[in-house]
Amino acid sequence: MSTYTCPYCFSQHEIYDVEFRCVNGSCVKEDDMPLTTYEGAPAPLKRNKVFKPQMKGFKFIAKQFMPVMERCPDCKTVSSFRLCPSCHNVLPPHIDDHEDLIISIVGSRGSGKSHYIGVLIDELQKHVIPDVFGGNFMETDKSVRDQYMQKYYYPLYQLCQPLNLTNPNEKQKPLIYETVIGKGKKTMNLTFIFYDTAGENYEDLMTMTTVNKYICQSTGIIFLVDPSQVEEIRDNMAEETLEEASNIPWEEIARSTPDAIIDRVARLIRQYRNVKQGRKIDIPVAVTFSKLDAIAELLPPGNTVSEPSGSIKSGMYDKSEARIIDEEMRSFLNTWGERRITTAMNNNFSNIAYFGVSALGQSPHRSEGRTGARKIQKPRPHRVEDPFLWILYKSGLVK
Ligand SMILES: Nc1nc2c(ncn2[C@@H]2O[C@H](COP(=O)(O)OP(=O)(O)O)[C@@H](O)[C@H]2O)c(=O)[nH]1
Ligand SMILES: [Mg+2]
Ligand SMILES: [Zn+2]
Ligand SMILES: [Zn+2]
Repeated sequence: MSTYTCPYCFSQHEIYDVEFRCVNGSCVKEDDMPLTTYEGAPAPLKRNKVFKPQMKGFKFIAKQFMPVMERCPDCKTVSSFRLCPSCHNVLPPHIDDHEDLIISIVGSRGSGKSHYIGVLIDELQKHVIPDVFGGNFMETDKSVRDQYMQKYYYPLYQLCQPLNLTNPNEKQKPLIYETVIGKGKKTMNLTFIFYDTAGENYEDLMTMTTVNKYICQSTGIIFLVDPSQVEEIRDNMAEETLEEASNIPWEEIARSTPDAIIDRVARLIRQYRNVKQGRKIDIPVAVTFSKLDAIAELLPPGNTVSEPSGSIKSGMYDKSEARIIDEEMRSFLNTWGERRITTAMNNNFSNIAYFGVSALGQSPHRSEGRTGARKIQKPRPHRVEDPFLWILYKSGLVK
């Protein structure tokens, strides 16, 4: 019998085990305790009534499908809002028939995760999915759209302000999108789930186990590394650039270096998936240097990673370009004498590629001297889609 995993609370359920929420605004409201617990709300949240579907007909047949709709026992309105029975969040509409692709964005505090996600989603929606795949990229429901607009789009693209560091205690809901790519009989429906977490959650294995279960189920991991958090690169960066690119004190960086986080993430996945030491984890990991703009001067002239993406230009995924960039980045690291990241990666993972991206294409600057608010110009993203496309390619979803 098939099962599904709730992308919000990670509980696993049999495929038929869902609940529905009444959609009639004037129907009874009730205290929704599962949702209250999930949100960590101080007082019970009042929401429309939740009910279980009636299992009509032969039980063993009914148990093989997820019910599509159900009538509210009170007001008789038909609802197709399917909820997870454990946390009462709305399940992605195609959870029972699309393939779920979890893309985990991992990295220390300040590595650029939130900016990256904010910009990547806009790029996927406006350029990458339409131009490379001729498809569209849609939020699964309005709450995802509201969350994206409020937390990412509005500050970055309209107020032109860098985002605040993510609060480790705030519930980070996943951003879930659906896409249909291809034509005629060859269409493919995919559900993408992105999680943005606070970097503090990677500091010890305990919080990681509870907060970051999703990493273990990922289709691919984008491991973001802020170049200014890598000692060998940092030593070559100008004081001024360093100050603009990173707002994390060096002592904190030194406590949680990229290689230490790679080790912790690998240990977590080994435990969960029962992969013995000595064997490698096969989840594709894109080791992605963020804030490439801040190290533009350190890169030798004529490199491909500094050029605009070939995939978007040609409307097709260019796997040879990914290979060139992988070699370039490995050779930069080698020239700078960086060994710890590459060693930690090689010891743990079998499917690795290196990338360089910039979400903002610029460093935030202070409006008045050193004390003013940090401002940006509208993001000028550079190659943010590369790691994403590579993960799709590695999963056999892109030819
Ligand atoms: N120069 C530059 N700085 C960036 C870029 N993206 C993020 N930053 C800086 O890095 C800081 C931390 O980014 P954030 O996304 O909050 O990191 P998170 O803790 O991993 O979510 C931000 O305040 C920005 O100042 C970029 O593309 N270029
Ligand atoms: Mg963040
Ligand atoms: Zn749930
Ligand atoms: Zn009702």
